[in-house]
Amino acid sequence: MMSKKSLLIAAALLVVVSTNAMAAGVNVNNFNVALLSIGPTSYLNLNSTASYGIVGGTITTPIPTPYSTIRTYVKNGFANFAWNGLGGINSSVAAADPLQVTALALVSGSDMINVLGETTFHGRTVAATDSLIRYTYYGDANFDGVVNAADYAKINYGSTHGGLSGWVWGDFNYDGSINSFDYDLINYVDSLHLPPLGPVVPEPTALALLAVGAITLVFFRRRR
Ligand SMILES: [Ca+2]
Ligand SMILES: [Ca+2]
Repeated sequence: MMSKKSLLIAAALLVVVSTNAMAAGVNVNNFNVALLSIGPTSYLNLNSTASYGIVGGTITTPIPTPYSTIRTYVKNGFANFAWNGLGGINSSVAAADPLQVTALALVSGSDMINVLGETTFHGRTVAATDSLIRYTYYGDANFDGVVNAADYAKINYGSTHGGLSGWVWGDFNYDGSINSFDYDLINYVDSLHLPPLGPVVPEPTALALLAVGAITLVFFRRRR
């Protein structure tokens, strides 16, 4: 079992399966994989408040695991607000959150690009077919770690325009609908005036500096 680790294996396969009937899983701070497979009695647990996950990439053979599958995994992990479901992507910190106001948010790569206008996520160029996950508050439709008017704009639009779906349009409880249950969640979090959950999406200048730092880190690691 791993803990507090990063699974930065781009264009790689991550299979999480229990070898017997007992529930078993993997605990990581973040992951970046092309293919993800989680068995029905297993879980992949994102275990910190800075956690994120990336599934996808630009490889075509094999085709990266699709958003629809990752959505099923996140919904399984959500487990009606418990965040410890089997056959899914869990959050032990959301499960332990005393206020029960945090969650794993899932946004498709195409929504990240076309709805949120972001082309990178944690230093990685976003592909339209990606699935992007972060730990944040219920109600944080636009993925920036805070709940405010920008998120209300998304759910207001999503709930009044037919055919829209997903976290980015306000489905915060993964039930496939954007309705009063989701408004209850965003309204409750908004009423608490909670501090931002990092990392907030940085300004372009700051992002460039972060990118330089990341490259330097990789360079030093490779020299050791
Ligand atoms: Ca937000
Ligand atoms: Ca909903």
